[in-house]
Amino acid sequence: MKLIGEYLGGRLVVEVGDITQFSGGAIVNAANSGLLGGSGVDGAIHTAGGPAILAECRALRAGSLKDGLLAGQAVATTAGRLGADYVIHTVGPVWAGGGRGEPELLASCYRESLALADKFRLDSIAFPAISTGVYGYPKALAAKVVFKALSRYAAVDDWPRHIYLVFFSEQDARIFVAASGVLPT
Ligand code: AR6
Repeated sequence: MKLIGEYLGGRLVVEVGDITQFSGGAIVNAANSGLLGGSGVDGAIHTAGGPAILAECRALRAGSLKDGLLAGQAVATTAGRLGADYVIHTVGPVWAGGGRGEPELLASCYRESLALADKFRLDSIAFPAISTGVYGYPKALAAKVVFKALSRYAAVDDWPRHIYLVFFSEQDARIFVAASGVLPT
């Protein structure tokens, strides 16, 4: 992982790298409603974490999540072979121009994932840039929504202690820093 910067008094860390290499409390997966895998970061997490993650997702689909997970929601499973205690799966909104509740749904993904990490008293959580790949959310617009949601959360909740944003490319990390309005601490 390459460090880009630390923000919000050191609580928010922006890095570049492959999120499957993260060690800590939880890795967030940009999943789809079906929870049974996909491309992008979803595929990378299932490949690196092994079949135990998919097995737990299937069990969820057979039980409490028969209709799948809605956009904006989050659910935790084992992290299999990954160096995290949990994978938190969340479903980002598909970008449809911004007038279909996309910002609120994207913010909800981050809030719900953080709330699970809080519930498990995890020290750290790592997020990919949810919805900004296959789901087409413009990266600069996502940056503003995400930073606002994280700042608000961090102001009222002390767990998880460390929130990592892991971008797949340095260019994406720079877009986040420039567009979000985040200031170095
Ligand atoms: N580590 C960190 N970031 C990554 C990695 C990685 N290993 N791989 C990709 N990214 P996407 P979405 C970045 O498409 O837009 C799947 O099929 C990538 O550069 O993974 O929420 C799911 O099953 C991008 O910035 O997620 C869903 O069907 C970001 O992760 C759908 O895609 C998110 O890109 C979800 O689409």
